[in-house]
Amino acid sequence: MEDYSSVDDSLMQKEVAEGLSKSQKQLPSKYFYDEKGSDLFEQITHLNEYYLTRCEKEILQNNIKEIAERIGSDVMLIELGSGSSYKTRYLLEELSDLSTYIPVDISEEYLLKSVSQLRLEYPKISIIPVFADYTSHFKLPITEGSRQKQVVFFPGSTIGNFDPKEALEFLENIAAITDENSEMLIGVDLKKDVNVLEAAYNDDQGITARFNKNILTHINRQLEANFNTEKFRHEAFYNKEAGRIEMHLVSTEKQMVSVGDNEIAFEEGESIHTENSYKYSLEEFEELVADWYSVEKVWTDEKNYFSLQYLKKK
Ligand code: AVJ
Repeated sequence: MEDYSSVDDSLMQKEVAEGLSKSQKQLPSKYFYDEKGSDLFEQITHLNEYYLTRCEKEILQNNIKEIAERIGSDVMLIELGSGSSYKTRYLLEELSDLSTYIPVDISEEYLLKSVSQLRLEYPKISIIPVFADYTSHFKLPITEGSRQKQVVFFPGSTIGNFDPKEALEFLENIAAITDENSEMLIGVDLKKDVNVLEAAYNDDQGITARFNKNILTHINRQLEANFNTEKFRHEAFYNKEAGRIEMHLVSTEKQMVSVGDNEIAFEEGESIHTENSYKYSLEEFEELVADWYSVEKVWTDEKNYFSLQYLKKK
């Protein structure tokens, strides 16, 4: 995952102050991912309860020939977010004729490190890192093979972190910066039994709780704040009306916290909303993307927990 430790402090300052001044306090979930947070997320992906990564891996493995066929050869693969994971390698391994691979990430340091490693492993692929926030209007490099078909790879159900309005803006943006006939391979977590959903965000070992609280530690370090993580408890539940898992940090007592020059008051039981993770039915997702993309193919795992979807720009 991304390492946001090199993130712009003034932007973080602004976003954190804004979020904590709302009546329902909130923090942008991108701030989970400092070095420690990226490590904790990696641990989450190995948890029994966290089915998402395992299911996506299963889908990729079971359908890799068909997926590689759809992607085709002489393509430009654009990956949004982490570009060094197991999934990336698995795909690069199968796409024997891949011409260009463009990992897009917000952390320059992380990106350069993974790119130099990938270049050693895949000398035939032209690898061009793009240092950008993919939720903003970033530019894709113009390459020699500008007629190559562009395929965007967006795994992990990261799209679930966006609320529907943000998801639409994201899709519109990606559609706008890619070519006419571009395609997308995207991981989307599906609606299912509430107990399965809630267990995935309330693991027995408390790793998700540590991941959630780490956002406060990150803010303490980066913005000279004094959150005491022991005075907040992890909470994660499925909000059925909104169709999303919500993560919160609940203040266990009435307290004051300073964040830079701001003093923030917490009531006992008051929460900071730290993350949304939206879950879709296949119909809902098709409808969500419909202005920009058509769904060409959907692959799911054995249990129908997770989907990998192949979209084509309209
Ligand atoms: C990486 C955003 C897909 O929402 O499931 C894992 C992050 N949060 N456990 C998710 C996460 C709590 C994850 N995403």
